[in-house]
Amino acid sequence: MDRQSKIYVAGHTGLVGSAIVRKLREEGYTNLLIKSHKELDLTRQADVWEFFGRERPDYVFVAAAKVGGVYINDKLPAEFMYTNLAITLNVIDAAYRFGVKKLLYMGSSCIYPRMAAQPIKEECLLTGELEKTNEAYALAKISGVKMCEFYNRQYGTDFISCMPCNAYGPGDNFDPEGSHVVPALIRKFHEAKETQAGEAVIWGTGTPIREFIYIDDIADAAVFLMRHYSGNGTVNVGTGTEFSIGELAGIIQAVVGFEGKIVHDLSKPDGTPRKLVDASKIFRMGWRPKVPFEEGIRRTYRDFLENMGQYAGG
Ligand code: GFB
Repeated sequence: MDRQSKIYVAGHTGLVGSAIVRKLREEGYTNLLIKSHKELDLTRQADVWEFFGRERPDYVFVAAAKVGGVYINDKLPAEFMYTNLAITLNVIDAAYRFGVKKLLYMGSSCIYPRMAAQPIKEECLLTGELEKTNEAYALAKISGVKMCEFYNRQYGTDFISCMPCNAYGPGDNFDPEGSHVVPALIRKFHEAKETQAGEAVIWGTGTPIREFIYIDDIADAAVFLMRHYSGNGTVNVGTGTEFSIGELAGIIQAVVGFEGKIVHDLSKPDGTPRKLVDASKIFRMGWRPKVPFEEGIRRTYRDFLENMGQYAGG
């Protein structure tokens, strides 16, 4: 990938896609192709073919996806399956048909079995049952990983995939029902502080364990892999640091300055008990995450405060 390459970032308005665009621009890549959802619906095969045929990108980052937290994944499995599978099928196949030199497919650590041995190695894929709350999303993402492998095998393409742990950062979705835990707790604690509510509700038992990565670190890893990695095995992207949801709540409380009580809503799902990826494969290639967790949380809270009107719906 050189500075003149034509690079298509699918999903450039999303958390991961926007960070990839930022990273590429910082690094001097100027020939970037981006299309809003309105201009190009990636679930429509004919439109995707027309776009790839006309633009003929050299490199493609597939960061387009329908994503959400544990509750919305569980509530809308048909939508999560259909949208993510359609995007996956259309973009990967078009990349092959229209001669893309290299493609990176963005997955998620929820593709691994629910009870995978920790830290989770890439080889664990498809060795056990999936977590039920995100089975639909995981199946679509597993299909993407496998499509990359199968297209490489049958057609000799250079398609790779990576599996980041839970992402967070500025520009995240702060919607109370659909968001992931980090933006959800930032918003809940901030609102409880502002209204002097005295308590804030978090979902589940607080015992599940998660590993979080700042969005610019995922973008950095994606660009790094596009430059330095080719191969069939997927690549985990993580930090090696994990927290229980209870510990996470304590960290976010301190950053936001909410001193009230935490109440648990046990009608909401816990999801996977633990999800720590083994990132030694990418570490061995020389890549490391850069943003310490509390710093990332502070940046995300600052972004929430600056753009609160928009996130809170006005
Ligand atoms: O972030 P989250 O939705 O993602 O939830 P998952 C992580 C944990 O935080 C769960 C708890 O145990 C939740 O019960 N939690 C506590 C909360 N309070 C809240 C809250 O207010 N909102 C949310 N959302 N959680 C999703 C998957 O799983 O994350 C996807 O469903 C995807 O497929 C993604 O992989 C990264 O890690 O549980």
